[in-house]
Amino acid sequence: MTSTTPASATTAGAASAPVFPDGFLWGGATAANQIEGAYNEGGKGLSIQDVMPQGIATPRAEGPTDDNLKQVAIDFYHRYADDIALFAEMGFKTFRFSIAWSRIFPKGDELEPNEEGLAFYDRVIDECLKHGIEPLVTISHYETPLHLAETYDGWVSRELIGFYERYARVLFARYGSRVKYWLTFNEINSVLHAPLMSGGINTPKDQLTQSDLYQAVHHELVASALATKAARELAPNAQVGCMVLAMPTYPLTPDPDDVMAALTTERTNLAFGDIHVRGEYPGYYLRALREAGVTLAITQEDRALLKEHTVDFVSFSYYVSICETADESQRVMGTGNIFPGVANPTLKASEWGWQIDPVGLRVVLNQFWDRWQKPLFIVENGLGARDELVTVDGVPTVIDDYRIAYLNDHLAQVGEAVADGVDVMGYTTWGCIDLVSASTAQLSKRYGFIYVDRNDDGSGTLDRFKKKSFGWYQDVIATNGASLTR
Ligand code: BGP
Repeated sequence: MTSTTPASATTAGAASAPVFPDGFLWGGATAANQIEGAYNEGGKGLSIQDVMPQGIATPRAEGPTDDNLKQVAIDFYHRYADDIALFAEMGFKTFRFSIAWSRIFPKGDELEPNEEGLAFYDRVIDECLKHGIEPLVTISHYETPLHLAETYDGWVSRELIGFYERYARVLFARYGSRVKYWLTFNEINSVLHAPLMSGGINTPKDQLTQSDLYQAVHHELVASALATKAARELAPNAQVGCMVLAMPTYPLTPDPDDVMAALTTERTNLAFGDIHVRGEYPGYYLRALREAGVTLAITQEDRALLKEHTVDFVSFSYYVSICETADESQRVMGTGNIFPGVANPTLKASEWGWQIDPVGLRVVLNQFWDRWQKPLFIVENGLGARDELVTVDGVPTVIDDYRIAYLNDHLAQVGEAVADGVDVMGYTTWGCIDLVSASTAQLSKRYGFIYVDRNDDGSGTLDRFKKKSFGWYQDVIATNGASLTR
């Protein structure tokens, strides 16, 4: 079956395969702190991840601790060439990675960057380009330099804007001719829920006010606009996107109060796309701030920056949908990505309790496209699962049919959205190679097509093995999605 086969010509009962646009950016996604390791090599400073050995579940540690899997992670810092070669073998068109801010500015507030850190990403970028892979770079992915957290309380401080702008300018000047796609902040809306991880905010969450949190995310929004401005000047061929954590929110029942409650909850996330795309705070957001007693310090210059430097595209992560209800007695919470939501009684969940909803991806794509009319990029989606290494014909592998089914079903819905007329730029699966989980800091929560021999206790050889899904994704890419089933 080819991507152009009409439905009527297919085997009786089978639907035609989804059709993806030419040039669709197939690939995989990672973040520096979850793959690189080498936490104190190459002149790198400490980041907040170096004091988060357990992820977001427990308070930060005093300093680096040996039980932090991210100190070595999967050793991408030393193995990047082999890993990128494996991505190329799968046919990746793009590879999403983040730059560790503390490799470039070890403390975050220096005037001059660390050349050794810059040179490392030169090598990573060149290795991608050698294989015809477009780098997709996240400027800040949950790895604020620790010094900025401890000295300034992270993004609560307006001073972070200037430090981030300097950092972004260094990146555009150095890599702008080689890197076309840039994301300013990973899941910017998560600052409100995971202040240390997402906002580099050292003050414990229970001591922060709503004003602190909204002010911090305001600073990030202004910094994002300044980075977009800098990209236009220094890397005119670059495209800059925002990155939001998407969680479609369904009313738990058809009761109009539930519908309104769902809209209100969903808008707490939609606001960030609205601001990045339209360049101003929406009325519903301002109302929510007023009612929460939050007065933001917004300057005229901030407003002008937001308005003038809007994004080229919207990227997002998608793992779970949630429900909402106005009836407190029905608010049975389930697990979400970073923050929870009311559980959906119709859906099954992963081993980590994340409810699985492929149709939700089509919902989000249509909703975002209708709302913003900007190209959309799915830069995270995938199944975290426990994998069992087995030996087939003398070769270690994982028979991960569950992961193949998950990805197939989500991609089939992306195909539906494309058929709906949504402009989708690409799709990068989260954790294309096994990595350390952001929320739980486990290695046993595996997402990859490539198995990494490392365990939660730190044991393992770090050897890489192809899972069954490796060949499956290779086929999907080679056929531009025509091998998918629906
Ligand atoms: C997103 C983060 C990623 C990633 C992913 C999966 O929120 O942007 O960094 O880790 O979720 O989450 P987890 O690692 O908690 O399974």
